[in-house]
Amino acid sequence: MELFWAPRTRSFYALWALEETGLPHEKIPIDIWSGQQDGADYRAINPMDKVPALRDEGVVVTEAPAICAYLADKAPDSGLAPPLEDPRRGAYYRWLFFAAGCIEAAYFEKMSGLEVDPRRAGWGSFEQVFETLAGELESREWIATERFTMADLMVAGGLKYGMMLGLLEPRPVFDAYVARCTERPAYRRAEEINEAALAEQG
Ligand SMILES: N[C@@H](CCC(=O)N[C@@H](CS)C(=O)NCC(=O)O)C(=O)O
Repeated sequence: MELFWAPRTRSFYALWALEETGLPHEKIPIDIWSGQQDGADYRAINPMDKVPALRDEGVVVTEAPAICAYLADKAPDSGLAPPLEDPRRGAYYRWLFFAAGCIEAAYFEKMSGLEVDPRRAGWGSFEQVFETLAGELESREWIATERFTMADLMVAGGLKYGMMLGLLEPRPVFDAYVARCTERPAYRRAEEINEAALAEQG
């Protein structure tokens, strides 16, 4: 299995997911600052010219939440996804896709200063997205089930990104949830890998 990645990018989700599963893999750095992602070799892997991408015996998966879901299913004993027939799979899918479809778009709305009609925008509005998440997390330790899953990895990773960029107002419920997720050893290992790659880049 190969991960095509660049440090301090959305590749971090995939890096963290690989550390959670412990699946053996090779990391292939893509220098997105020099435009390596635009070359024919990488474009054959991801015509979107974006990292991360995962290649597993010829199977290519792009899009961070899809990579997370794929990896969780590749490591069923990790408990990072409810089993296929488990009714909790519904909530798991719901929040995994919420991260991709709503959190990402809400940040774009905020960063671009867009005025959106919440009835037309698929994510509603920035406020709706984060009020919804805060409401869910008030009563639960983890977003989808009674344990950490890949949905938490994507949601907490998304919240952490918004906090780092100052897009989110401080909220104790988000702080506590993100702390719970990021104190996991797999998160710490992924962060070390990220930092080491950045240091190497100079
Ligand atoms: N929807 C993609 C987004 C990936 C993405 O935006 N990657 C950025 C880095 S954070 C990238 O590769 N940018 C290089 C480019 O667009 O040329 C995902 O979830 O994986």
